[in-house]
Amino acid sequence: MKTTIIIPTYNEAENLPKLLTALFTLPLEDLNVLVVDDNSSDGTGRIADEFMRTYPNRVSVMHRAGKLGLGSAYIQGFTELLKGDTDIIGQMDADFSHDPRKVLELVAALETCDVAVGSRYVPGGSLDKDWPFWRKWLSTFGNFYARTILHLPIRDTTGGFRLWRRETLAALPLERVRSNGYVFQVEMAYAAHKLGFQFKEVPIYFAERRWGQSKMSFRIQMEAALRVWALPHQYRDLRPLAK
Ligand SMILES: Nc1nc2c(ncn2[C@@H]2O[C@H](COP(=O)(O)OP(=O)(O)OP(=O)(O)O)[C@@H](O)[C@H]2O)c(=O)[nH]1
Ligand SMILES: [Mg+2]
Repeated sequence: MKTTIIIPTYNEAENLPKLLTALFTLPLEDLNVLVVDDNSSDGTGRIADEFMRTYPNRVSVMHRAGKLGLGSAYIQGFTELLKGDTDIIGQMDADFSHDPRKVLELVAALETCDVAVGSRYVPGGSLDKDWPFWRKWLSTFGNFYARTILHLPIRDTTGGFRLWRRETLAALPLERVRSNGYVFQVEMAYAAHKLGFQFKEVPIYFAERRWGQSKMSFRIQMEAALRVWALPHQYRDLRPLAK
């Protein structure tokens, strides 16, 4: 099985080398990464290129002109990987909020589902204990909001630590995905759910970023609150695929 994890980066120069090193020491056969960098001003793109020279078969890099958003970074990454031969396509933040070792459990979970989701809101999962109250509340409420309005079968709808079977992603209408901030994760889950794909949640501890600047903004939160209401109409034609 070939696994490729997409890591979108915007100013993650301190995190990226540590993360790639951690991923490549995992006892997992044929693990690869695709870094999608949005012309980070701190040199993240150059660091990714250096890793690509060191590990030419395992690291690839996509350079984009500027900060075009998380959602579009993943869509471009998915589209590129679907042209290749990878069996499992992953998504993961660069800032160590997602523990690289959990990739092993997600790969194992994917044996019995179509999408394996790292989840903060199932028993055993948790949020950074040092997160300010408002941020915990916002995340908990945001998840409840999206899950309830859209009748999603997962507890963690906004998390960005997921592994997809290649066939699952190939069946999704990626060209129709419009969300760009973290509501992108909700949109992907919703489209997959409407097509009848099965999810499995693996409990994770979500750690606050240790290095670098937070990119969470009011604009991204507003996009999320409004987009959720648009999704049922946008995907009204999707039906479970016959298996
Ligand atoms: N390519 C690309 N990557 C992005 C963009 N925005 C965020 N990212 C990356 O997406 C991942 C998640 O973004 P974060 O900034 O960690 O979002 P967050 O976890 O909600 O908030 P903080 O950790 O507080 O910043 C990180 O690896 C970021 O570097 C973007 O516009 N383009
Ligand atoms: Mg983060």
